[in-house]
Amino acid sequence: MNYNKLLFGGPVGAGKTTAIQTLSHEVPISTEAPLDQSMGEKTTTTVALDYSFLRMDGSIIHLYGLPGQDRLSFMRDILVPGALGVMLLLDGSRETIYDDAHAWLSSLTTLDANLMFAIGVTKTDIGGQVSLNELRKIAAHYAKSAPILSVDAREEDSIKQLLRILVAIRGL
Ligand SMILES: Nc1nc2c(ncn2[C@@H]2O[C@H](COP(=O)(O)OP(=O)(O)O)[C@@H](O)[C@H]2O)c(=O)[nH]1
Ligand SMILES: [Mg+2]
Repeated sequence: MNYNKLLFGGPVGAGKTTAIQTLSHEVPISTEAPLDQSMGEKTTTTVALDYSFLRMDGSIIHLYGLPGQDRLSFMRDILVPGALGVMLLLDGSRETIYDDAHAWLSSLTTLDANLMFAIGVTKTDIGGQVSLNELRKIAAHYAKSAPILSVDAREEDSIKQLLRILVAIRGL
């Protein structure tokens, strides 16, 4: 049986840990530590990885959340090989969203040029004017196909839709 490993990437606060909790069938393993400076309601950050799994279409999909901080980027080297693809979550309420997109796509495609992406823009409900078209242009620069949706990491249907798109393109 294939080992279906799916990664969640994106900056601190984009919703990676939340998305994995939302999708999980079991209580996820997480490695949270206090943030030096709290970001609104968010007071902790992932320092090694998140892990959980879900069953979809008779297969198990293992979910791994990458830490958002640059100083922990070595976890990407460890987790990218053999991954099905990456759910790249970008915080739509941050003005740095386009820089975040460049940074993450560049870093991950340097590790695996053929990596598949599904991009979820979170927090569009709390402000920010995100141009999905601009993001599409950035994504096209790095990846052959990277569908982009506006999602809410707290909502199972929303995050599952993004997951299904990636699985439909990539297969299990
Ligand atoms: N308003 C709003 N909050 C969201 C959305 N998605 C995630 N969140 C919240 O944003 C925070 C994200 O934190 P976390 O999942 O730890 O982010 P991580 O650093 O990427 O792992 C949590 O408090 C979520 O409840 C969204 O679409 N809208
Ligand atoms: Mg996290």
